[in-house]
Amino acid sequence: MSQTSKPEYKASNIQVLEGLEAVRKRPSMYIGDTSTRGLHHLINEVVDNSIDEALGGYCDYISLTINSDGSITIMDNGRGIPVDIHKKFGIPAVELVLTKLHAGGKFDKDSYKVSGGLHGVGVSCVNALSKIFDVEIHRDGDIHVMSFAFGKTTQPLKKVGSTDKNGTKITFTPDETIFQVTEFRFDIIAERMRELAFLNPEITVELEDVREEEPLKEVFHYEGGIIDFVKYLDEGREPLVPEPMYFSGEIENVPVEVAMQYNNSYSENVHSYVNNINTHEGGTHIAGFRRALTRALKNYGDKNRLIKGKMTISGEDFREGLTSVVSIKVPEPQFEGQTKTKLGNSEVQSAVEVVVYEKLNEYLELNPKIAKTVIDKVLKAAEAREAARKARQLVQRKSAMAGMGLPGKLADCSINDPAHCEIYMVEGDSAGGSAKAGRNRSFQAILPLRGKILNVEKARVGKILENNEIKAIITALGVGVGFIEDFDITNLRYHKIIVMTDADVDGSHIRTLLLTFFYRYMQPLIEGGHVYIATPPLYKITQGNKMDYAWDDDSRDQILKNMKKTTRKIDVSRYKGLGEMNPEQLWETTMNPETRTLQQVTVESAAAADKLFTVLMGDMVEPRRAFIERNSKYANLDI
Ligand code: 0RA
Repeated sequence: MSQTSKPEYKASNIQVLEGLEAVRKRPSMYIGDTSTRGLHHLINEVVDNSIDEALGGYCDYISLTINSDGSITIMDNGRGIPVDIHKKFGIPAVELVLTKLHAGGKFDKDSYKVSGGLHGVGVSCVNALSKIFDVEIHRDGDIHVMSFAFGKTTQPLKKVGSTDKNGTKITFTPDETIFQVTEFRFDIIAERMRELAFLNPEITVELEDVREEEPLKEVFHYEGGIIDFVKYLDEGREPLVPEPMYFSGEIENVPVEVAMQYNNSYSENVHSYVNNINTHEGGTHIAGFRRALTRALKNYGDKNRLIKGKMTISGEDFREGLTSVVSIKVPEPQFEGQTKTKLGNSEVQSAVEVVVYEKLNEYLELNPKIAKTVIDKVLKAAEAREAARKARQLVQRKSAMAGMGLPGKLADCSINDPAHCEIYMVEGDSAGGSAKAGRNRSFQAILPLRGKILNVEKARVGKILENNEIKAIITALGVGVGFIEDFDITNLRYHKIIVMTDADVDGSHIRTLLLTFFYRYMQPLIEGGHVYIATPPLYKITQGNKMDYAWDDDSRDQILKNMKKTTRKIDVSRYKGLGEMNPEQLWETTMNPETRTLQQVTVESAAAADKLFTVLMGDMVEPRRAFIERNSKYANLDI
């Protein structure tokens, strides 16, 4: 064994002496790519060194300025890159750090370093790929400067003055012969800086963009750390618990920090970090976190008789609607996986598990009311999962159900091509009658639904599938129910599913219930753009033999104003329900593809889906837009 360690030592020596030509020859090998992503990676490479200083307790301030000449300046108040002559190589340490590949940022064994973590290239790569690179170091009372071009020294290290500060200031201009894009983007930099500020509450990061006449500036500093991070992530969601839970502890040199918040959505939203690096692919820390969560909540629920009967609860039920940030520090992290963002260190699992299990137990004991709220949520999730299982069985029995034929109430259309077929789900039998009489029977089917359909969010599992209206919907559509894997959209019998309810409170309630059902049990229908909302008019305005419809008060008034110009006898009647419309009127206003207005129910993105649905139920247009905008921006984090 000791014999193999010798050649390894030699090999690493050679590596240290490797020049920067290799980086210029194959930049993508070192920074991933030479697009926008790679360009911004240069900034991260420098900032990571500043963060390392912060982790060591030497730095609490970082500033970035995007300059008008296309360069960027990154400054910190860390120790400053060492300037003394390196014993082994006979050149100033700063020169070694900036001109030799894999000189590995630090010479001391900093325990939780970020730099060299993900791509592991070091700040010398930034130098190699810059046409100008200037460094200014404040250290031990002196100011030192040094300059480079394309990784080669143009100004040897020199002392230019004295200082009572310490820190490093680096200004570089990316080489446009290397990068396809050399324009720095404020939003991309801001996302990473915000994230770093959440993860390191002791630091303040200032970001300024002076390229425009009106400079942009943002300061990132979050006293609350990852608690603030969770609040930020859940801004658009309704929390179940007033404040995020926060747990921290350290086990065998692994500091663990977790902040988490239950909200009323159905998705799990975990953000995990190891030494400030986002571990997209999870790993042992996430495994430990999940185990602790399941064990602590299960124990508490059992002990306090909150979990009754023979209900089976699976791990995912404990995480439904949970937003969490897990941030740990590991002395020698091993990154695995496709994108090297999965933590492999096995010892980390138990470290995280022990900390979270103990602290969560403590929290639950101290907060019984919150504990009950959480357990109730978990039980609801378990019921929904059980419903999906039952739905699977139902799908398996589908042939049997199909044998039963289509629901009696369904007035089917005559053509067979689903792409051209529509189904109207109509509130009430009388409106159903009008719709049947008014429709174009070749391509429009009508399914009248009696009264309110079951609220699938509140109903118990068995009830949902026993419900006659739900059964009718399932059989009429032909697709089965459940989550994606059980759902066969190719069997969909109508490519347009149109929910047609009265334009009143009851109508909107029924519409909400139907959409809740589609969202939870037939989500691909919404994703596929098959679900629509019909918009019947609110008013009928008659004047002699002229008739007009109004969909809201404003247009009613407008119509009245126009009519008054010509004659005096006008009748305005408000439709109390669809049933009041005769078949011709219903066709003309709400069903005729030439004249009707349909609102398509859309799911903009998987990540936004749960929030979108809440917003959709609330009929709010503005928050919806804002939410989607902010979320698509947040997705930029990975660029
Ligand atoms: C090598 C060794 C030490 C610090 C740094 C490099 C360093 C690099 C950068 C890049 C930007 N800011 C930075 N700050 C520090 C350790 C210094 C010591 O032991 O005193």
